[in-house]
Amino acid sequence: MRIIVAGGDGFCGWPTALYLSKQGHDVTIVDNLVRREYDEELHSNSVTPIASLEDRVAKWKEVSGNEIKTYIGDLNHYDFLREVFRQVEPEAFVHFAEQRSAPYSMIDREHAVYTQTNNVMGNLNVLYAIKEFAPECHLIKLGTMGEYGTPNIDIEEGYIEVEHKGRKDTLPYPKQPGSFYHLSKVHDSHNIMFACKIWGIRATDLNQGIVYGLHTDETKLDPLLVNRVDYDGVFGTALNRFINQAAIGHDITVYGSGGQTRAFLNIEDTVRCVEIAAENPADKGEFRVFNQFTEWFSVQDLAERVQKIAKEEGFETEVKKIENPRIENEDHYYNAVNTKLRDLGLEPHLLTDDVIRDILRTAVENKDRIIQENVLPSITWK
Ligand code: NAD
Ligand code: USQ
Repeated sequence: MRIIVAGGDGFCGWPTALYLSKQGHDVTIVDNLVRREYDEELHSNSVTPIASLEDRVAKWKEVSGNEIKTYIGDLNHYDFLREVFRQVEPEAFVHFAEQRSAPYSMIDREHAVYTQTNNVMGNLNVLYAIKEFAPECHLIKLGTMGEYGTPNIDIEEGYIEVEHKGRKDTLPYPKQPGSFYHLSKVHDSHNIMFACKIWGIRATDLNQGIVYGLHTDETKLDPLLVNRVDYDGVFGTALNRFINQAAIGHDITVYGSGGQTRAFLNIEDTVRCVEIAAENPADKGEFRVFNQFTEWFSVQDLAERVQKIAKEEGFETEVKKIENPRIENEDHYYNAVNTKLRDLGLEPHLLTDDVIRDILRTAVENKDRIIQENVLPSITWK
């Protein structure tokens, strides 16, 4: 299948591009490399030293024999996107290419506007490009579990059956996102649903939980193929961040009470979920939603697990509750459905002690790269 992986230079996109290429798909990466620019803006970095995209794909060709084509450009430049669609004629478009940090979107007005412009307009351009140049192409869009927020009822997969004043309907599940970033994903979902309805586009919204880990079988084949890992207070996400904190003997930073519960999955499952979606395309006009996670944990429980494994590995670290820089529920009900990907064949890689140990060892190997000043959170919601 001819597959475009937009955002293929990023944390989820790079291993997905390699995995799909290994499975025999004809993969093209589209990326404007802006994630590397955010690192410069924030004076931050990936824990692992990542090669340029050019060197990455050249090494992949050498080790696998497979070519991954690259187009460096912005989804918001429609002339560029049009040309990519004309040349590639994609059968599936995997869309990772958005600004994905909640704290980054909350820095100030400019970052909020940038996040929503980049994400919502970029996605709208992709919808138009599919309509105009590849109407059969299946859009596989990365959404987020955070679109739902933390309601006091079970979270369904995209839709909920409602009975109101004696009548019934199946409606989009209510959205209560917790940042301007998460809101951008909700806006995307609405635009995609509408485009499916009016133009007959086929789309799958993958409402992904927090991704942890970094290695996949493919990224391990050569040091030049290594994936990026974020640890800082802006782009670092809960579990990976805690493990990197432990590697340098920093306190593990639990925000507030730590009762916040979130859905998680291993990067090895991210790549497989995208493959499952590609192999089982949505019908024409269908807007399908899959909840893409395998387990959920409270932040406090994760912190304690990391502390325990770190101790076994000889690293003493404290779990420290610090003032929550975000405005969010810290003590809430959480029960989310995730059966659709499982029904289509996902076999989860669950969070074992060995998985934590493996990520920790990679963090320790690279710990001299961690910039201490970037570890504590610096952005507040207030
Ligand atoms: P990332 O920042 O590492 O990668 C995103 C990539 O997209 C980067 O390489 C960036 O340069 C590129 N990009 C951004 N805007 C672009 C644009 N306008 N045009 C072209 N390229 C652009 O992020 P990630 O962690 O790999 O996340 C990928 C997707 O998955 C995002 O949409 C994110 O919202 C979603 N997601 C991520 C997680 C997670 O835990 N990392 C969880 C749930 C959902
Ligand atoms: N948290 C801490 N301590 C930290 C960092 C985070 O307690 O040091 C808490 C946060 O307060 C929050 C939870 O951990 O309650 C998750 O925060 P996060 O930064 O790991 O994740 P989040 O901001 O939700 O965003 C990440 C990705 C985003 C993706 C989302 C999936 O950056 O792209 O959409 O996870 S989800 O959470 O399901 O919406």
